[in-house]
Amino acid sequence: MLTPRLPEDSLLPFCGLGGPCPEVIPIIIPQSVKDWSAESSLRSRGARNNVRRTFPPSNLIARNATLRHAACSASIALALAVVAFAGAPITRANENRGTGPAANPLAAAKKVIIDTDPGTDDALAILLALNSPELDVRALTVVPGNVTAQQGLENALKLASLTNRCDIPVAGGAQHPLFQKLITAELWHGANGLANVELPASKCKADPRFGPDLIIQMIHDSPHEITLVPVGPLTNIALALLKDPSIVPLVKEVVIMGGSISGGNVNAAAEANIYNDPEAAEIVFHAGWRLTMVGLDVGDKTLYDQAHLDQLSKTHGPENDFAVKVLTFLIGQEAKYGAGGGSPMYDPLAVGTAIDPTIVSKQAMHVDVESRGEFTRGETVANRRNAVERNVLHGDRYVIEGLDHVEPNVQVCTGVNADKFLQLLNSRLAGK
Ligand SMILES: [Ca+2]
Repeated sequence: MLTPRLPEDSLLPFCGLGGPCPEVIPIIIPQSVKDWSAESSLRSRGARNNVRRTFPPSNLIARNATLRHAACSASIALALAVVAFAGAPITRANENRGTGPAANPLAAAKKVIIDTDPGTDDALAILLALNSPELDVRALTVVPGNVTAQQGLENALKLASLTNRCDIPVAGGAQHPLFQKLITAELWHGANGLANVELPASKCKADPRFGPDLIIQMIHDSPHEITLVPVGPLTNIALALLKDPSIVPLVKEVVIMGGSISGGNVNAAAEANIYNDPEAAEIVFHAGWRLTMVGLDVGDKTLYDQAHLDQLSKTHGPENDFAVKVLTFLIGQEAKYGAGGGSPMYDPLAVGTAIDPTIVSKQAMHVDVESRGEFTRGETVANRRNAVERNVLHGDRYVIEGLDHVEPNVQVCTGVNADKFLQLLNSRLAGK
């Protein structure tokens, strides 16, 4: 039965775990969580924006900070209140890993948890990860995005089964984005999310734990060793952060597929994973951990084309043949709806970056997530100069009196060796 744990009740218009989703961001803060909200937001998000106030802040900055702080507090308070209602108790139960790579010599392999909304390119990313000795995949947690939460969990289980990796926990998580309706992407991924390819029924069973709880537990069980690789909307990761902010310094790194500093793919401004849950992204981007953003800036350069497909079609195996079908579908959809020239390997590139960081080049930037703009909701707004002008009110006008430094919070991938990555992808899929 593919039924992730759901809340029994929700008194708030928060819908990340089920229930009807509002059209707009709610701003009502229940009195019972107001005090906590103020304290927690100051504690856990005090570094947010990190404007060095070596000078008295201007009236403008102070006013904006107050408004944004109130908005963020509202979001976090609502989310945490419902998590408190709904979240499963965090236990330190033994991991349900059975046998598998834990028993093989992967001591040096990077421990990763892939949070995924599978999804065609998610499927390829998972196959890449599971066929790469550099990685030790500890869990797949499923988030709604490309497909519904239930379809995503079913797909993830089928992929675990296809690769004979029922030892890997596969857990469901959130049911919706934190504060908006889910937007699914069957147009790009097929009716079942897997290019309409029907995989056999899964031999694997869903892990009963709630995905964010599983993430929290595994981070505590392997402090400073887990790399999170979210390749869907950031709902589950945000829920984990809200429930247990102490995981932040215990995570080795977060490598996300999402965002863009050069225009969007769902509209002019926003990339799909961020657009599907901007509030969650804002929480994740400002958590204070080491975060690498593998966005459209590099993903759009990794075009899997007919020549790559011809190469992969020469070899065979269950995974190889499934990948060929998926990639055939993706190349076709891209020719039909996209710019042509091949299909961008967004999610696989995030996994590729975890495998071999030299595939990409990065630049440290301060990145905020726009959550209110009429045309820009979901945009990742990068400050390339890591500074903002300080405007001070003088009579009826503001005067720029200097610059305030803003700390980089994201390593933004700005360059990629696409050929190297695409050959890595093909080589890992071949013959499997
Ligand atoms: Ca995805």
